[in-house]
Amino acid sequence: MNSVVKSKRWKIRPESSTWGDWGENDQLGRLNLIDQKKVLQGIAEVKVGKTFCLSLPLDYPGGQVINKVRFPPMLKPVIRNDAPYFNYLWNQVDEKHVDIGSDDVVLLHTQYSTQWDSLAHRGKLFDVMGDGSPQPVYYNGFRVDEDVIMDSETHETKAKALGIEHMAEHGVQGRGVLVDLFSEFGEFPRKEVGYDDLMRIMEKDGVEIEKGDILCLWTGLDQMIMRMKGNPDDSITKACAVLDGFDPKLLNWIIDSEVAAIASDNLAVEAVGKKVTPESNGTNLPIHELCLFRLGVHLGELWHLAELATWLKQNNRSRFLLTAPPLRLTGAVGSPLTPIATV
Ligand code: UVW
Repeated sequence: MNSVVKSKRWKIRPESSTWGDWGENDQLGRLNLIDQKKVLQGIAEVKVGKTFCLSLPLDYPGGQVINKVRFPPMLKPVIRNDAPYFNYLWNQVDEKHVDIGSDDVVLLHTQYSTQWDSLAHRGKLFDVMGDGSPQPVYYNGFRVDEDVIMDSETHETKAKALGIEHMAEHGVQGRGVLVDLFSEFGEFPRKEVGYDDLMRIMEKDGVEIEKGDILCLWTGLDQMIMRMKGNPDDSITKACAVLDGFDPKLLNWIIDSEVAAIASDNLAVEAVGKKVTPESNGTNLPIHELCLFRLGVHLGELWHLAELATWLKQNNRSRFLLTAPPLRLTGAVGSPLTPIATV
């Protein structure tokens, strides 16, 4: 346990965390590792100028099969002069007009489909002051209710610290490195991938990951989602590889590899619905705890990696330029995005 006092918000930082490494008010975490050199390394991977859209349609997967509380986007018209402004014929105002106008509003669950989790998405009760009284905190010791707030009456929310806009302001452009788990494990049965499996596949495929790279894990779940055309059945909740967050060697590798961020085409990068164990650090989502809370590694979920992965495999490559900013949506704890890979 590191007990160097570096911050007003904490005296003790969690083990293996990066808190304070980039300043006491840092809100970017390991995105700090994506610097100008890393952008140039990403650009150096552009050889043929082909681009891939790495987003699902934002109304996919469809329904609430994989998450009961997140809904597809709902589009409605804006109201103008007490009426919906949609397919509006302007000749109603002046017969000389030939214009037609439409304008919409969206109710958008920020984490329904292709998304980034911000560092305010998951925190933890942790004894940051070392006084035996655990506090509810997020990355770098930012506080529940002081820094990440919800109005008790209106339920309006705002991450005053760690909001997703910091990620957008960084730009999020660098070198992506794809690991193809689908070719190894297919759709069924679901495989929980630990350190040994990951290292074996990376070695077999000649994949090398360096400090500051964005790791993209392709599991094939995106293909199933696309095949189901917005009407998924329960099988997608049990399909395709997930990382085994209960493998301490895998967690150590995430720490030591210094990846800047991790994205996958599955629901949560790691398995969901597990039980807390004595070894799991008080959480049933150990990769979320390590990445979002301790290291400041943003997690991307439900990305659409299939076409990119297929092309990379055909061309014996694993690296590409990745451009993946979220929406600059002030105070949000997650965001949809349209990541673009260029090869
Ligand atoms: C889960 O749905 C468990 O993951 P996340 O909340 O990160 O989307």
